[in-house]
Amino acid sequence: FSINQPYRTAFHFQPHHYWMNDPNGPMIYKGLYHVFYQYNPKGATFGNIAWGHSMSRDLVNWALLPLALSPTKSYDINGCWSGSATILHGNKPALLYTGAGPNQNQTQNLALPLNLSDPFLVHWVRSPLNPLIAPTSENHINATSFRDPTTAWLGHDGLWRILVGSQRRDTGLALLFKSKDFVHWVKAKHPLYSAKHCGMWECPDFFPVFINSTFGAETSTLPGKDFNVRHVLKLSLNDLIQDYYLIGSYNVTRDRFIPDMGLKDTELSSVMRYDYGKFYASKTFYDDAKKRRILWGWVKESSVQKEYSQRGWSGIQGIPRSVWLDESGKQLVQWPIEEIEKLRSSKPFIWHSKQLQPGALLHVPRVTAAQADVEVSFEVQDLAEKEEEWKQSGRKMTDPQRMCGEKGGIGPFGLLVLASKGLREHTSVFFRVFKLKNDSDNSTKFVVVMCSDQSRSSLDRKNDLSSYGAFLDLDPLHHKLSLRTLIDHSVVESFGGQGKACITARVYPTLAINDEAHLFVFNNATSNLKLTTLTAWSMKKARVKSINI
Ligand code: DQQ
Repeated sequence: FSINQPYRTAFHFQPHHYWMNDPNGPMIYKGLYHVFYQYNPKGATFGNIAWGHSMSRDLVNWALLPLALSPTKSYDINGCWSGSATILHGNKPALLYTGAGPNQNQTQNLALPLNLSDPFLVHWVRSPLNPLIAPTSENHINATSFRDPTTAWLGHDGLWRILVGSQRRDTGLALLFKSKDFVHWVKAKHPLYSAKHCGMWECPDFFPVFINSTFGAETSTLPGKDFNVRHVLKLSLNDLIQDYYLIGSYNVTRDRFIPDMGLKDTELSSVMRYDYGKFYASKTFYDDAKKRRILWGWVKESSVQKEYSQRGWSGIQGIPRSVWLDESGKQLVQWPIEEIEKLRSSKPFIWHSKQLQPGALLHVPRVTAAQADVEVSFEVQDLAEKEEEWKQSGRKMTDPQRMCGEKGGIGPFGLLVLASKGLREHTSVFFRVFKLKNDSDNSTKFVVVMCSDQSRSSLDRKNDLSSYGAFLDLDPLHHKLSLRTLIDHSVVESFGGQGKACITARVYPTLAINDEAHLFVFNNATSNLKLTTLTAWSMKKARVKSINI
């Protein structure tokens, strides 16, 4: 690129050029990590969708390989759309993907490595039996809403199972298919799960999680006597471009997923999300080298098409995250993979035990603030005693995004990132703590919201400057409020409460770029606040190299 490119990321994965969307088929094979992605090899807008392919030893530095799949067959002529990898018996990887054919009619297709002894898995060959699953008049599948096969898992009967996202009228469907040989697939009588009024379900993901363990479970781990597992079903809601997940039980004999709290019985706003900012079409895989489950998600641009086409690229991937079930069993926890810490500078900037006065704004020196990893934690215990100051009554406390802008409570306090010197531009990532009083029994409880406010992130008002908010399920009387934020030029990826709530935002500062970006800690509460610790690392750049084969 000859023109200045202040928005390219240093350690979030992106190809050198053009358009990228969903992560596809992440896996580990012979000790090497692979990730594929929806990619337009001809330009920075959506179209000509092929499978880009990258490989890594550490999920941080990447080698860009030739395209794994390109739209050349009649059944995928309008795009090789999203799909997943499964490691078949005998350590043989297989890719299932959606072919967008004429009139965007969708089918499920198989591709296998040409040469299993090539650890790079450069060449992929389609099955001559493709398309393997197609909508017909008998199976009642909606031909233009039938896509994104999951990684397959094995049932007790030895049959492979996959889900494919679909929609019938306004019901979202996770269609279930079974196969003995991975080639001939039979649709099960019932979907694994379905729900009304939520549109098309894209990119379903279905996986087990261990109870009381941060280890990941292999995808075919079934609930039973030996294994303490629950199951997670993730759905990408096409109407909202947001990923939602449900935790529940997998009934293996009936092949049904029974969520503890389903889409059927609740408002969508109380269903859990991996990320309350920009994060879509995500997918997990089991990393058997480190016994963990890793989540990938697409973080799309927040700028207008004209701008990203001029820049010549669009779309990044979030930092891969380890995911596990929280101790409460009610939500997942996510944390950036440990390997990313290799990019941290050897000497971080550290503060311990600092009092932040009301209105405090402290500049964090000696870090490259446009490319940094920051961990900070606060104590609000003392403030809780001053309850009069922040009593809340009669307000509706159901929408965290709205609560981010509400007065009252303690806060806001947190970080100002990608801030220009005079603060004309900044993104603020912060907490607010509210006290809720239950009038019937006079009991009180504390509600913490985590927010990422992009409204002043850029003087360029054409960008999407929406703010995001999430509840953080933590008792602030007994726990510190911690925040980790990965700042990478045009992305701010934040993890609250050690990964209990995550918010990713895209921002395009015009002043706060490269060396002109600054980092601050602030306290806009009306009382003193204790900063327990702050550690800020400058981050090195990850290597992304093309390999010509
Ligand atoms: N992206 C793919 C589809 C999927 C959508 C096309 C989700 O397979 O449903 O690029 O972002």
